[in-house]
Amino acid sequence: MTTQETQTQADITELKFPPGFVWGAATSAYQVEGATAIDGRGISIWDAFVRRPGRVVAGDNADVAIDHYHRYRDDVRLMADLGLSAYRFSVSWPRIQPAGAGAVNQAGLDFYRRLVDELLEHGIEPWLTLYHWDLPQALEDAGGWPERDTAKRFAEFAEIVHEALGDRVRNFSTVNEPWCAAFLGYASGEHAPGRRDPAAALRAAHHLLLAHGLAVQAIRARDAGTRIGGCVNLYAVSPATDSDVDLDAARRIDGLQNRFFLDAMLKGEYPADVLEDLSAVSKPDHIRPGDMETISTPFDVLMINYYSRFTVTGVSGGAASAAAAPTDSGSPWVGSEHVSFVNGGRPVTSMGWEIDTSGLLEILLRVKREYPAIPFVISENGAAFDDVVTGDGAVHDADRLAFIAAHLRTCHEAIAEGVPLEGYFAWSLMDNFEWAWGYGKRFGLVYVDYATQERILKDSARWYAETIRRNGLSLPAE
Ligand code: IFM
Repeated sequence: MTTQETQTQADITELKFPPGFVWGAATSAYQVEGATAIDGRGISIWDAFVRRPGRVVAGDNADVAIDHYHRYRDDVRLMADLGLSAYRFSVSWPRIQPAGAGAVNQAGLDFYRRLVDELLEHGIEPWLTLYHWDLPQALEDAGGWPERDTAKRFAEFAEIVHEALGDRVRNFSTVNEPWCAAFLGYASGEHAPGRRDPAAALRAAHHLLLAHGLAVQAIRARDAGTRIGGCVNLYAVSPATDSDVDLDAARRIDGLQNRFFLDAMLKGEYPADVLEDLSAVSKPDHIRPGDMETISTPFDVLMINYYSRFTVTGVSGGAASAAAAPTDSGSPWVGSEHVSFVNGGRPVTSMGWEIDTSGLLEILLRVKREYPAIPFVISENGAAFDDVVTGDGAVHDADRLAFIAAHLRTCHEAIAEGVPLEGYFAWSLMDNFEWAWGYGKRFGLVYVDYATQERILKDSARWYAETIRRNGLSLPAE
């Protein structure tokens, strides 16, 4: 060893993760699969939504996406090359049940059987998400998530998927980010199905949670050994100032984004102050006796998607304006439309999202402190930046690498503080269809050339592979 190497090693500290820490990456069906019109797949709300003018930037759609449906073998090989211990993917409901109820499309299930087998052959643990926003259009035509029946259909779908794959998939999760599905889908209309009806969004939120609980029960009844996850997207929330209106704005946004879902799933109740905020929008007559017990059926792992912190400010008299909120508000913040989001003075990603690792620590410590004990994983964390392929065919995404390294360092700190964090999934494995933003926002560790479908490992992917190999983070000594 040369002096230079000795010196370099001495200057590096390594933060080791616990043995067995899950190193993963995540995608979702609609964002990566493509192949939307073959092998018997039905239509989802996103297939319909992307065809509505002006809903998706540049009129992009996911008919082809990154063609994971056909390229999954190569993609799994790439995951194995990175050393991933787990791959989080979702199954497409309309691929499996084209009409959202009744007849099962075996060709659709076969795709996931092939994918799962391929993963297992490469030593990669499949983490299967049942719902990542692609509701069968037939169910939306029947009323969608604001209808209670959709939750019952979802539990049947969960049974079908578990029947087909439960022998090989140990980790199931129910609904990805119910906040987005309810409030972006039914209140602001930024996501499919594009409705702007705050009262419908509240019913949707409840039924998405009910769907979660019913699916936990259905899977549990089939097999006590399956590990079941519930997935929420949590944000740290700060008031812009310590004025009463800003403090109240922070309480409201934290209430609807975080506590509404955590309290329901883990404590079996909705927070009283949030119900009060929402009372002007609709009567909660969709909440039936027994629902909260169903929603809070114990599950095994809390899957936390973390991206950013919200800094918020209120407007005096806002509660009154919220009470008078028009049904076509275009805001996802039902009951709190007067709240504004400001920049808290931190750097941002290309989504405009503030980068704040302290928010992740805050969230993890808070959930550990305030809720019944349950293991956690970070089921999504990552960042979009404007990547470019350089002349040498590389993608030097220093910003993303630094983002992930900083968040992993925070995960390490959280574990040292006793947070039961068992794994980390980078969002995303590959660049893909970023919903209403189309292909313009790249979150991948792996760059995808959308014209040729070529996959190129970004610097962050190479670095992540090395981190996985060492089961630890190398940091320059301070
Ligand atoms: O791409 C999405 C994903 O589908 C859900 N969580 C947030 C990601 C980035 O916006």
